[in-house]
Amino acid sequence: MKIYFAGSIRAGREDVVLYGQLIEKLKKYGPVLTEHVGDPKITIDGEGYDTEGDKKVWLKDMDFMKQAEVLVAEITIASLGVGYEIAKAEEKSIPVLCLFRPASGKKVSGLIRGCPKATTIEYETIEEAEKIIEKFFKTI
Ligand code: 6IA
Repeated sequence: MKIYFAGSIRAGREDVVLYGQLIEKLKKYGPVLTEHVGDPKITIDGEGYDTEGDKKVWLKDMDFMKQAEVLVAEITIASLGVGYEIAKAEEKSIPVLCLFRPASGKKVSGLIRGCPKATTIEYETIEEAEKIIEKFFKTI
């Protein structure tokens, strides 16, 4: 199963190490099309901030989205791009798992947590996330 992993880029890279760990766990279930999301070399403004570059990002990501068979998102850092990707996956009717850490003190958007085609699950440790991912892939 081709997996689309979504995590914050311009909304902040504080969780990038965790994204990398989640991507490693996900690779057990299939190729992760968006491994770059977990790459610490990709920073908020590392490759500049220009409209032409962003058009290429959109084209590439939408091509990955066409290929994707499942979407897993880490949503603790609220990101416009991740919300957009969740909506695209919902439109495609592929399974969507959203992982959220309540200890962050944040709250998930009602539009995401209430979305009938997306499953939002709370966790704190990578070990917990691993179990949630295992269970999720058994159900799809
Ligand atoms: O709104 P955000 O930037 O936080 O959105 C993050 C989400 O959008 C991720 O799940 C990615 O799949 C996608 N995305 C956003 N920016 C990029 C990007 N480079 N490359 C690939 N996917 C992206 C942006 C350039 C970088 C130097 C800031």
